[in-house]
Amino acid sequence: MTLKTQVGIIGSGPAGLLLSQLLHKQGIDSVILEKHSRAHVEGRIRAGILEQGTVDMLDEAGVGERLHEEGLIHDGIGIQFNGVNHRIGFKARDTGKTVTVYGQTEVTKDLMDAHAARGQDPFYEAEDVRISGIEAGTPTLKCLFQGKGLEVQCKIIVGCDGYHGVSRQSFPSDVLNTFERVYPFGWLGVLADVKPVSEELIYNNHKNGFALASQRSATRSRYYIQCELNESVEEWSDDRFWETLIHMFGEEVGPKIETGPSIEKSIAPLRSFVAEPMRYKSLFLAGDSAHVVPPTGAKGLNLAASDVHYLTEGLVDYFSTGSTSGLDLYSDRALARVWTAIRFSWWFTHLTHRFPENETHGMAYKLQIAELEYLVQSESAKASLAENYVGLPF
Ligand code: RFL
Ligand code: PHB
Repeated sequence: MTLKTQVGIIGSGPAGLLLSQLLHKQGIDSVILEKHSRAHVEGRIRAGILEQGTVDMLDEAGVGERLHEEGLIHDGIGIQFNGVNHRIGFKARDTGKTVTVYGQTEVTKDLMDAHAARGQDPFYEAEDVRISGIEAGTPTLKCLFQGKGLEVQCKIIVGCDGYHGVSRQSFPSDVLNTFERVYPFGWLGVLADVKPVSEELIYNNHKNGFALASQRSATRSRYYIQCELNESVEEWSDDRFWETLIHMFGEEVGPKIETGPSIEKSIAPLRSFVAEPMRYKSLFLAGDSAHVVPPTGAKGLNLAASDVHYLTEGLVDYFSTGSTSGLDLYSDRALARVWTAIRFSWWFTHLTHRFPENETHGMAYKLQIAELEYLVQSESAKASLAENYVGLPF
């Protein structure tokens, strides 16, 4: 089967789905090819925190209704160290912005429902997606769908296929510059139907490592603890997880943690990664296909949304007037914002995690605590964290 469309999109994560939906609202046609089933994509437990800019875009895409009903608005976070939790508020700090607790799973579901409602489901379980015709000016996607060949002829291709996707690999190697740091630890995450321990998230620097108390709703909690890269979830029974978490949260918070059976348990490695530029001719990258941040700053999904913001502007301009100026600026505009989030996530990860070099309470650990003390005492340091956490302007 051969299809023609304006924009061919690889991947139905938040970047691909949001881009397609916003383009649809502007009368621009797109087709999404997704490697996995809908259930698989929806089932991945990932991000939980949406910046205001991301919420605004979901509204613009017409999928904000449930988010506003069920999402929890937070205007501060807790930073815990030496066993004491300190609050850092957002609103009071001139940002005037908040964040919304609403799972990536829910964002994905709302966007997939919107696609289904307009009768334009992504092609789920599209196998062996390949990109061709970029050099020749005839951008084409090919794949195997339900056992038959599918060809999609496009004007523009956007790779929203995540860190392990095919799009970035399709750039000529001499065009792409990559920057990468793999951290020497991971996050073990548990989702459970228990009441969150605190109204706000708590980022905890404990002498044994980092721990995070997050949530999805008033009755569903998401907790993380720092783990070794070679550990597996099988080594972490629910009992062992809760015991470790309660210990790490100390006397003040620990005893308040409600425990229960885990619904999901997974280990994620942490990395910082950027590929530059985010465009080669008619092939564009958006979201995790071009950059990855450690989850500490809650920026990954939000960066995917900001890429989509800049790209949608460029594409609307291109398809309505023929002007390529927005598309020509896309990579520089997106990357400028990406690097601010890479820096923030890097800084926040370094401030809160146990690195091999600081586990013995040496100089690096002392410096970490000194910086945390400064952070919770200085109004300008708190304002800087708040400004980055709620999201820098587009
Ligand atoms: P995704 O979500 O990885 O989607 C890519 C899609 O492309 C498909 N795909 C392919 N399809 C066709 N052909 C191929 N060859 C393909 N290869 C891949 C995949 O199946 C998939 O459906 O990328 P996208 O859309 O760029 O979205 C990025 C976000 O998912 C990611 O940045 C966030 O989840 C990161 N993240 C967080 N971000 C936040 O903003 N706030 C948070 O609180 C937050 N917490 C997190 C996180 C990520 C985590 N993990 C597991 C890495 C917490 C964790 C634990
Ligand atoms: C989450 O709830 O999954 C979450 C929240 C904040 C983060 C990372 C993950 O910084």
